Amino acid sequence: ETDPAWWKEAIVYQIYPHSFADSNGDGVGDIPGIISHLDHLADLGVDVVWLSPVYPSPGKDMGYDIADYRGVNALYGTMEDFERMLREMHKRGIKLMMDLVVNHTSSEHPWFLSSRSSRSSPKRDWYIWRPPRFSPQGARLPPNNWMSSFRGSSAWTWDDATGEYYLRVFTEEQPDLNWENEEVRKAVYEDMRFWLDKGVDGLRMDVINMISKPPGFPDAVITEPGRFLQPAWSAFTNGPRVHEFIKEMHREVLSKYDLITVGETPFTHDVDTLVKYVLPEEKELQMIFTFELHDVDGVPRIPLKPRPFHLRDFKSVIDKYQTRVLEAGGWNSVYLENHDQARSVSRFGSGEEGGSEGRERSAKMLACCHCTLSGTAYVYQGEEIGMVNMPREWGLEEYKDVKTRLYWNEVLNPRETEANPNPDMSDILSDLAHKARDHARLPMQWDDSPNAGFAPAGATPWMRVHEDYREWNAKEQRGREGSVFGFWKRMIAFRKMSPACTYGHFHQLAPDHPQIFAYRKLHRCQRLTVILNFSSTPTLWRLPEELASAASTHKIVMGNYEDAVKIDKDRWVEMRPWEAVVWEED
Ligand code: TEU
Repeated sequence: ETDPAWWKEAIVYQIYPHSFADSNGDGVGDIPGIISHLDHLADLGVDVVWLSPVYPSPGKDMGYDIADYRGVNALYGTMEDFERMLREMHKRGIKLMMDLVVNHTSSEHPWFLSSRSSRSSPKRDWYIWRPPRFSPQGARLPPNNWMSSFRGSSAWTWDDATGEYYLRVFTEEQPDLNWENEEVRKAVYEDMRFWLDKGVDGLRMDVINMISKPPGFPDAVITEPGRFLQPAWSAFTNGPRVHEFIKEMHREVLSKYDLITVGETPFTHDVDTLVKYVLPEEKELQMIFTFELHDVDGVPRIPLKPRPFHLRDFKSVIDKYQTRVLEAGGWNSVYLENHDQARSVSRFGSGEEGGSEGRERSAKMLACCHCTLSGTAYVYQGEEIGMVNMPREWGLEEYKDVKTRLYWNEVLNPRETEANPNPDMSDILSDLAHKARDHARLPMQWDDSPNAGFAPAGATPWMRVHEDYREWNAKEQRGREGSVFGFWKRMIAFRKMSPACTYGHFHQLAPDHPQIFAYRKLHRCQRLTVILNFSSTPTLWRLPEELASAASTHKIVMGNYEDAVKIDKDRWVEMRPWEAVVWEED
């Protein structure tokens, strides 16, 4: 049994600053905007805020390209604003977790400016520089066949001035730091202490499983025959020294503070591989984010390509983390959304098709699922009010994300010919409508005033506001107990009172059922049974024999319908559309 800890029981709320609240009317969210909405978070029951990057950045990847690890982006405010925000959070008992993005910097970071200035720069070796290869015909080729993780180009960029390639696994403007160099590691640790000494309470570590690259930079295995560039996730994740580096970081920095830490680790789905990051005795991280759930409705190697959602896949991913990771002694992060993923109601719930009723019901059903799983729970801004993807009809011009643009161009370029200068791209637009990262980045819907209360009237929000804001907004929902927000609030309160939610042993009841997700959560003397209908159709589901006496011994403790679920004498439970119920055994 796992030891209790504050960071295990915490409800973490992710703020994506660009889209949260704009106080000064420039169309971009900012720190004073965050401060003005802290009561909303306190009301919801949030314990920790994970703040996506607020550092100075040219914004090529929305702040995940950092030009100064110790500053605050002027778009968001000043260091004084930041410190005030931290005080205001602490006053409300909310801790702050910052985003640590140190696999790469911005190409505008002074370290990189120096590194690229000449081969003899003292910072040359702070990044990863390699000479070109040449084809038999004498054409210059990058050092290996790695494709950028955003696809559409090599992971290497040629630098004419110094005659070498540098590695940049994401965009050209995000050169990878060379973690083999001890000076780099020391500099990163210094920058981490800068924030932790200010009183920051935790760190979310961007693609932390990519900081160690394989020596010799071998070619990636060919998975897309007929072309030079190959997807290379497995080549640049979980490298040979990654655990050594994270242990060092723990020894030098993390161990000196009482923190919450979570590592982002794409392409790390194998239990033995992933638990190494999170076993307490390894002294590395408390938990990680993997993207297995992201891929249940996507094609892993082509991240913006959707595939149909099947509940069975969803259940088996959840089952694996709920059972095997915990049995192995690890700890989970539980999340359904973040700033890189489409909205959960659109992916797993009714979406817009279900009308207001289906949307509200399914958002609550997902909240019930979310809040009854073991691990630390992460809620993404807007999830608590059931925000959905942007409408299908919106065109490419509403998508701003660099990853979206690169994917689009990768498909467009070969289609665009002299004979066909305007190829049909509707299939790709439909991919985007399902899977683009942009959906999560629409402005937060605070109220029914112009710009949804995200920005003052007259301002032009940096992304288009969803038209449904008059009906779907935080203000309306806070005033109505039966709202999605009201349900989230109750669900969070229930989770906090019910250790079986956070710590319980998970036991699935009907793994093969195509519509019902049912499980028990057992912790000491608390026994919960959770039944969720992941469909818009009424579904009869028969309780297993072991729960034969349930109808008489269980009481309904949570549910998303006013009246109790029906169960007959033969143990058939009549689950209404998107129904969620939690029973507790007396
Ligand atoms: O994301 C890592 C990453 O690879 C994601 O883009 C992943 O592919 C995505 O979840 C699936 O669509 C992190 C940040 O969260 C992301 O915003 C950054 O763009 C990226 O690192 C580079 O810093």
